[in-house]
Amino acid sequence: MRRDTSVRLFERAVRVIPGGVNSPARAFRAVGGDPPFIERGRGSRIWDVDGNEYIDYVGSWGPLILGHAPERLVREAREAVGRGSSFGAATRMEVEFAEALADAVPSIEMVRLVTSGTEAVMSAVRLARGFTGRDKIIKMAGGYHGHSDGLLAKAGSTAATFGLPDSAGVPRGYTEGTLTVPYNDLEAVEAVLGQCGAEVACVILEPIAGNMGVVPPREGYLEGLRDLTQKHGCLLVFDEVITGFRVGYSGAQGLYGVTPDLTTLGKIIGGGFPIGAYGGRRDIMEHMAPVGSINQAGTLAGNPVAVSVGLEMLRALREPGVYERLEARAAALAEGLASAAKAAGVPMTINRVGSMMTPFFCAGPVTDWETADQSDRQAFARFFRHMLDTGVYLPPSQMEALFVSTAHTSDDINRTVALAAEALRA
Ligand code: KE4
Repeated sequence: MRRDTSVRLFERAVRVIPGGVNSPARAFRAVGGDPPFIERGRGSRIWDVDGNEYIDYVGSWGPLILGHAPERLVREAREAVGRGSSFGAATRMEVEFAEALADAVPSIEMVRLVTSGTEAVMSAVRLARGFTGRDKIIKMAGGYHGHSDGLLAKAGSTAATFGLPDSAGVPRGYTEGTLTVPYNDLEAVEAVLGQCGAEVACVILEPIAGNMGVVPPREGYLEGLRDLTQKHGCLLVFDEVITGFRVGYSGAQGLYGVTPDLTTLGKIIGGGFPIGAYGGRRDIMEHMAPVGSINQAGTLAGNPVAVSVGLEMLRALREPGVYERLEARAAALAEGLASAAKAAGVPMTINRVGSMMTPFFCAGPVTDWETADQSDRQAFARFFRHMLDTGVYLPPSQMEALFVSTAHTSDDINRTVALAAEALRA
């Protein structure tokens, strides 16, 4: 594939945007080469500025569960922006959207809208600390919750003592209270809570990990966290920015039947427009200003265009058969990739929940960051580049999730599997 225009744009981009991208995830550092510049998308396809066409499994990192530019969302966005892009004032749509989220998500009695998943998590953690009067939080190794300072942390010398910054520019004091434990390890959480449970405001996790690649919770893990947090008087926070409305209309908490105290959302609920949300028990949420004393604000929070599109997205996802169709397509893709890897003698473990999945280049099983980290990143990079050059756009990192949308056809899946078989034999 020729990408001369992308190359020229990238040369300009790196002079005025760090790394030429507005988010490091787009930089292709993990897979080599420079990113194609995308011009447009429609359905399951995207086209770059050189006219190359790709079957897209990134879907803007999750929001586009209906594919690119679905007519019903485009129409909604056009009509909404024609009524005014933003008012900085209360609107009817925000009430309807809050009611729809409360109806859909078991843990949500009240909800606040913000403009990104990062903001949603940052606000939820501040709320957990303000509500409990406690400062420490527990997160999972390999869990990603956006780029607010306190969440950019890694384990200190021992998990229970203190967190260390996982990014330059984050003062040590901002992450000392962030304790990191392995995902899917109840004993590790029990040990930390046993040592300092009275200081822990919340345990926050992706109920299905998506940022170490896809890693489902072990049997009983989420239930165990629910019991442990209840016992120690700390809150359970599910970061469902990826899984919310992805693995079912009531998210991972509905799928597994475990109700957290707070939930964060993003991505799908905005249909590709900037949005985030955090919600949960009324007695917790009412600590937010102006009712309570915990602050969160935002010029574009609850933006009427994003909310109008979000409402239409939820209407689309309530239609019968949507999740069954996603399941069928995603299962066919996973089975096809697995048999192609087997035929090529390439070690591969595919972790999948619904329409989110990751093909790990290792024998597996992959159950946490440590086992995910053993994947052959070079093998993934070679696979990624072959697929990109033959017209399939995968997430440019072994440690990310790929997404199937309702726009992906069985022909898309069959073509992807055929190209994967070719790539794995290369
Ligand atoms: P945003 O601020 O990117 O809207 O959301 C942050 C966030 C919070 N929680 C979870 C579980 C997330 O996955 C994310 C963001 N996901 C990454 C990729 N997995 C977005 C890609 C990017 O940062 O460019």
